[in-house]
Amino acid sequence: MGVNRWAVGIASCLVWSVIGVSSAAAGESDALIKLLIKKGLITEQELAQVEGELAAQQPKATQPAAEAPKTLEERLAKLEKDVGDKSVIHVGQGTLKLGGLVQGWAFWDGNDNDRFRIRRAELKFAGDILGDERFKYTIMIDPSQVQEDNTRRSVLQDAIFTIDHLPFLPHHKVDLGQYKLPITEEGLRSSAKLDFAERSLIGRTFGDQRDIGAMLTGEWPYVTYQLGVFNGSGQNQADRDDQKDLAARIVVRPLKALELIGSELKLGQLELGISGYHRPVHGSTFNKKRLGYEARYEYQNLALKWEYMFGQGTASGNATTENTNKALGWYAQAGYTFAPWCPNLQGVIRFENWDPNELVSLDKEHDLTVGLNYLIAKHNAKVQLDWVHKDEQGDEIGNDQVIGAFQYAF
Ligand SMILES: [Ca+2]
Ligand SMILES: [Ca+2]
Ligand SMILES: [Ca+2]
Repeated sequence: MGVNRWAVGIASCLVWSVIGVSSAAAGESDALIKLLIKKGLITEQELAQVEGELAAQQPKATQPAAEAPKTLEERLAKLEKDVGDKSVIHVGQGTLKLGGLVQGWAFWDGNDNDRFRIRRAELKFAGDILGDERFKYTIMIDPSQVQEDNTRRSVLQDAIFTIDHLPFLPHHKVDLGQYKLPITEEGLRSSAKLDFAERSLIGRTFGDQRDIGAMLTGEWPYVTYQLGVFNGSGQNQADRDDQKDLAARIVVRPLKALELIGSELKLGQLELGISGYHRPVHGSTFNKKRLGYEARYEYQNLALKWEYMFGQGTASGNATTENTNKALGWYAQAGYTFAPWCPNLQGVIRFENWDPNELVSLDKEHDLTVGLNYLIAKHNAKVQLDWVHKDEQGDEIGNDQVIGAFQYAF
């Protein structure tokens, strides 16, 4: 019985650990619980006992009870949702879930002042509107970004109304407001879950950009697409014209499709995607284009990623001549988790190629970044150490960097 009690304890910990942790981590917990059941370390009765104890601690539901989950998958999904709900604060109207991210850097720069930086100090408020989970809101602010870049007009990052579970369009949602453009994998990836302290050159030049607009997202296990229409003037800016711009991304997961047809092959996870941005010529407004490709593969301890993007027309909306410069770049990276001997430690390496202007010679840059990540509590608490070697195509500048970063997310 000693073993079973221990296993039930582990199962409870796994269930509780879902709080505040990414869905990927939640998926791992599910898999571990299933493994415990499969290995006979915990029975379904004991799972029921943990569920019962949790249910006793849940506030009484104010809405009519939904149909009780039947299959193991449904029960685990409900358990995960109930645990997630425990971090929700019930406010006057609807719900509020508070989240945050703090990143601090010690930054050695070969060509600039060495310094300490508050890289991010994000506070996120999100929840259901009037307690109806079809309607959601998100507000995210970051006061440190204004300190870093005084051209920003406001601490506001995200301000989103989401209509989820669209009628007549299953698997779809609509986001209205200000949020990230659906461009590049790395740009869209949460700043808490980056493999390096800083995004790649294309990831931060073309990706990680916010604008105000409306976007439709469709999501299935094997494909996700986003299609949005945006002002085109950028974060915290009023639109300068009538013109609206389009941004889109589609990602397919071919190995998921194999799973769906019943294949037992364990081939890892593969994602292939395309993203782009289009502002057509209109009146006195000039072209703006982005087009990029991405590939990501994870198998056991190994993670590989590659992205390419080109962009044309980076001039402001009130430019009087068309900017025909083409900037383009790509990066390739590999990460390895040193499990089983040190599962919290990852080694990462990234090579980048960046040409800010195709029409200008000798202005390319090739960067090599080598890093170590120590995940104290996955991405919720981690330490990162990166060395960035910046190699200029023209005259070499001694501008290598060493970044020591710590982050806490809740
Ligand atoms: Ca516009
Ligand atoms: Ca060039
Ligand atoms: Ca250099």
